[in-house]
Amino acid sequence: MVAERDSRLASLEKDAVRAIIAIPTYNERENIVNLVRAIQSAAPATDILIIDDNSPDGTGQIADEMAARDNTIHVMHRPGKLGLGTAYIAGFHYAIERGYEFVFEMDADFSHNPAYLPRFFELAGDADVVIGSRYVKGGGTPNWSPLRKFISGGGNIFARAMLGIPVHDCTAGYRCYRTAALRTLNLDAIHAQGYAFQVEMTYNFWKSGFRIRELPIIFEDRRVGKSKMSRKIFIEAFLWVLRARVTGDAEVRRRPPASATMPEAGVSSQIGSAGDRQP
Ligand SMILES: Nc1nc2c(ncn2[C@@H]2O[C@H](COP(=O)(O)OP(=O)(O)O)[C@@H](O)[C@H]2O)c(=O)[nH]1
Ligand SMILES: [Mg+2]
Repeated sequence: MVAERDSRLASLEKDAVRAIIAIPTYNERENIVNLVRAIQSAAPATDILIIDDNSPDGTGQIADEMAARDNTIHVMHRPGKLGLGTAYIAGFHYAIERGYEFVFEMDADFSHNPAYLPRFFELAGDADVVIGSRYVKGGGTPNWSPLRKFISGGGNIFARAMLGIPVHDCTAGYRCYRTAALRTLNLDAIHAQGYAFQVEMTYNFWKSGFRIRELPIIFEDRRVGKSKMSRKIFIEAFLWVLRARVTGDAEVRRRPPASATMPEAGVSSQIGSAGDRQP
């Protein structure tokens, strides 16, 4: 199993697939060093971008110390807690501007187990986004209370039913995006945070005809540090879906023509026309 993974990773390195993992952090000093280590052992060829919102616990400084010793680790500092959605958008821009082929979203708290990274790469070969899904066969949230399962699982059923998205886990935050697909979207027009951000990105990918694949993952609860998710974030997601359904406001955020550039060679063929193809 390990040898098999090593050879897969070696072939990735050979093919020079450039990937970066965007990790937003807010008060994750107890997690970040171990997480970076775990990522590097699971996916040694992959770069890491920590997006820290001036964490009062000094996470940003720890990240800087790691980056000073290792040029595959990068740090982006923002002045204060600006939310998960804008952190990911900043990470996407970073990856696009620097020519990475794939950019991952990953939480810093080990809920998103780095051991899945090689599987993400396998699926990413013929996908525009791979979603680490709790709601497909083989995935799950074994430590959650029935209430939490109901809220998250029910929220996903609600979003699917309201918007017609054929994705089982559209609020999931462990993902691998193909940057060639991301760059066709007007990322700066996406203002949702939290779970709504994940739903909006999923919706945009689906409506754009991009290939979406779900990888079953077991989502583990954080062991150290505190969750930053609040009731407000749940309500935001619920209202986003409701408003999108009622007003049809969930438009596809394509790049405006004025600043649009031609998609890279070999990518255009993968992109279907907006709205008419279900992955
Ligand atoms: N940069 C940044 N990171 C954040 C912010 N809010 C949450 N995070 C990080 O986003 C990830 C997910 O947050 P978490 O609190 O674990 O959410 P939960 O898993 O839904 O409870 C963690 O790595 C947090 O440190 C924010 O406003 N800015
Ligand atoms: Mg968490």
